[in-house]
Amino acid sequence: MSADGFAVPVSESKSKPHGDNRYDAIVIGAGVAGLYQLYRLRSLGLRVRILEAGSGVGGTWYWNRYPGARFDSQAYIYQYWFSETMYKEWNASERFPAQPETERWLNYVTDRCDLRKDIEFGAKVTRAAFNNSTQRWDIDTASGQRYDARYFVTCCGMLSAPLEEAFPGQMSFNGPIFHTARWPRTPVDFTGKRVGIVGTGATGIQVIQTIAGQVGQLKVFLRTPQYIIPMQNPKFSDTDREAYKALFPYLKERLPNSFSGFDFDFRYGNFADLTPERKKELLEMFWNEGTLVLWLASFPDMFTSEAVNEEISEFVRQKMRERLKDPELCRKLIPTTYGFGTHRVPLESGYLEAYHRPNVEIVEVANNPIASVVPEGIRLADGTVHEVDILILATGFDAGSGSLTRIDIRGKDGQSLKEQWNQEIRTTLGLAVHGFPNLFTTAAPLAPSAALCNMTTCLQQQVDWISDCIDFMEKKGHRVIEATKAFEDYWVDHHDRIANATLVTKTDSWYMGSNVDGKPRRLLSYIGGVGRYRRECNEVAVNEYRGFTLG
Ligand code: NA7
Repeated sequence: MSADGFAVPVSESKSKPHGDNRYDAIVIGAGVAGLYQLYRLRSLGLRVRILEAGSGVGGTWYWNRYPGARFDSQAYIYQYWFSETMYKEWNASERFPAQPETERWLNYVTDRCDLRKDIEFGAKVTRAAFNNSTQRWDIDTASGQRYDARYFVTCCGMLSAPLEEAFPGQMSFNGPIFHTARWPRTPVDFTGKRVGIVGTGATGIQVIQTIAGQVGQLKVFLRTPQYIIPMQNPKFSDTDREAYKALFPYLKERLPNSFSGFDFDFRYGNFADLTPERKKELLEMFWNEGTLVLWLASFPDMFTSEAVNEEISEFVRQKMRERLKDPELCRKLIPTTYGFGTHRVPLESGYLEAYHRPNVEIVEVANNPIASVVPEGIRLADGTVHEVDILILATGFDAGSGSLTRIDIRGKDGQSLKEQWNQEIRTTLGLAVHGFPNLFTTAAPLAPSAALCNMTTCLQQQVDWISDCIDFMEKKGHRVIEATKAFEDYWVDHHDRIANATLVTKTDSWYMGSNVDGKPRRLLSYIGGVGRYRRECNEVAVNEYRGFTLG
């Protein structure tokens, strides 16, 4: 018998014979959230099916197989907490493993829990409609299959609707165009090639630092430079692994109560209250740690005070100057128009040094934007054409809402989620939407899982909340649950009040939806903290789903 009381953590599958598409619950997506959701709902004795568009499990870690893809959460944090056995069986190779290892880990979890038999691969959901008379969901896939379920749980991921059609004329390009989130399984040979890349977010940075030494020539079409933090990524020895495995009970308890789902928290008070010596000492300490701690858990007033934010931004700029050396590179690559941490701060390894290579060139496109793709390459607004053989789009995602608005989701009386969210993006706790009974959402807007969180921490908390709610309904004989308008109004208002007190809402980025033309502006991620969000969710549950109507 293992430490947590079972040798193999298998929940019972109630798979139905082929062709019978009536389920208790349909889950979209076989990523971090979907796999755990299947496991939990099966444990409740429900008949569950995951519909997954891809041909394998992993979600983000299935789709994002671009060169250099790796996460910015430590391997021993980016974990499941429902099985100590599995936590201890898996051996991370380094602090921040790359995509192939993470994809292997999610396959290991899938097989260890015997989840695969309840996953339909190649099943892209195109439409889902709540049936007023049966009070169940009809769910359609692109291949024409129809499923019927009482509960409809979306585990589509926060960043899974890629902005692939970035420029007019893409179809005319002579070479291949790769969006980073649709990277082919077979390696791309860059040898001797002229490669263009658009995008210098967390993804573009990983690609650039990885392929700069492989390509013939690299043109980086740069619109907005990024603050960075250098990643410290030591390999793990057996002793290191033993040490982190011993932390399982501590981390399981600690992470869901932290500010951002990591094993670090604001511990030094406000920056403004410190002496200059102490400021310097702590900033250096955070910087040298080589994790996201400087951003997500250094000083709370960095998010609210422009003066504090500017001081910390200047600290980071100076660090970047020291590495870039060349004044022209400093001008191009060091941000000045927004503050550190007001959008995603990527970890990097040798990103800035890539620009010292003679084969890497920056093409500034802030004032001379990309007009179109032409057969030879990229044409800018002034008519200049930059010839390339391969074009990489690291142009990001329609985050949070895009994965759901790309499905035709219809709630009560046929109301369209897409039409509503085209006007205003609203949810109840990021877990439900008024007017859409028995729809449960993970990684959706207005929850920390929409960005400001170590994703495994937040997604498990959401899956647990959803599973407990469904368990409650089943035990009490309820058939339908729906968030009230009043409670949703409260949540949206609470979310906005916290968000609007921060500097994050003043910076344009995918966090605000401003990277997608016409998307209504609102901070997608709840910024009140993971622990606080969890308490709000628990309050609702212990009060028998206060704020929801049950029928
Ligand atoms: P991001 O962070 O949204 O970055 C997209 C990048 O693409 C960013 O540098 C954009 O510049 C750039 N972009 C997008 N459209 C254009 C056009 N038309 N012209 C020039 N440049 C453009 O996406 P990522 O995939 O890097 O990261 C998403 C998340 O994945 C990340 O935050 C992590 O959580 C994991 P802009 O900044 O808009 O000027």
